[in-house]
Amino acid sequence: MKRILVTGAGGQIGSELVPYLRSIYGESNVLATDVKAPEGDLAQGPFDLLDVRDGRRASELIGAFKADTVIHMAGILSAKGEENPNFAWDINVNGTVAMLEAAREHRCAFFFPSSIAAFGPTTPRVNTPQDTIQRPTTVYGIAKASMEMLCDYYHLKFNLDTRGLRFPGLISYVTPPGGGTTDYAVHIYYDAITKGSYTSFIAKGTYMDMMYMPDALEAIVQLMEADPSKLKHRNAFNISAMSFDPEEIAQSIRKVIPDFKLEYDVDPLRQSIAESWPDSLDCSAAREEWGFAPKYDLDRMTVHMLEKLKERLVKA
Ligand code: VAH
Repeated sequence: MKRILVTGAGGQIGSELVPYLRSIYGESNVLATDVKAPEGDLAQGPFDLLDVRDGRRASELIGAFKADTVIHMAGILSAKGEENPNFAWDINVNGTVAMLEAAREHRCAFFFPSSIAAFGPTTPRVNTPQDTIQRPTTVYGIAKASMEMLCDYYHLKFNLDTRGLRFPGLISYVTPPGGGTTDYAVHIYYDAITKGSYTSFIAKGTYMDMMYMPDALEAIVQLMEADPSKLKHRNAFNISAMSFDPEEIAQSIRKVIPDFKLEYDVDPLRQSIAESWPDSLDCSAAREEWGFAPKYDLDRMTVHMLEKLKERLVKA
């Protein structure tokens, strides 16, 4: 990768990915795009407005910036998608098709963020294989599974260098997520600092794959820089760093905040989505084909998250 266009730059991943990429490739070599004007760090470097459904505009921006890589992060998350399936399909599918076409026109490498949501209730739940049945039951997951196949098609048919990751729930302290099912694992840290307690919308005993954001950012660059001759898979690799339920993340928080209290007020929609996803992924393909090796486990993430949030949320 030398010159990178990022879509959805203001989102939960994009807002940390852009500064991370700029620290590696140089600020002027990373063009951030989103549907609304940038805030904070994003405003420091190159930025342009882009609705990912506008393929002509995307092609213009790629050409003018001389991008050799498109990292396509724009999308509507799972729970929000169920509230407005047609809009979620429009952004997550038509937006990805438009960006893929623009990347093909300019022979750019293309990164697609898939998700554990690309699996469904008939997928083996524990140690979910890299290659297995995918019958997702959310519009978000159906879009992710479809776009995984379309990205593979663009590689097979047009020899486009498409690569993707099936992200687990991602946890970060920079930009709160919006509309995801795994968001409880972010909000719990904010409430642990501000309230000393949290009411979970996901039930006790509901396991989902998770990962700390620094490991996700490193995985994107590692995959995109990997030797293509070593890739037996492309779209998209299972990756995960940990699998836990609300009780286990609460226990980890109590190692730092002993009196932390966890209660439950289960949201039927997000609980049903969580129950349709695997409990834990088999990440051996990612390890063998491009050296995936996350650095954060639950307790290390908890200590870092609480430290960073305390700095930001607790007035001195
Ligand atoms: C969501 N955070 O909850 C996203 C992600 C695996 C979950 O795709 O929708």
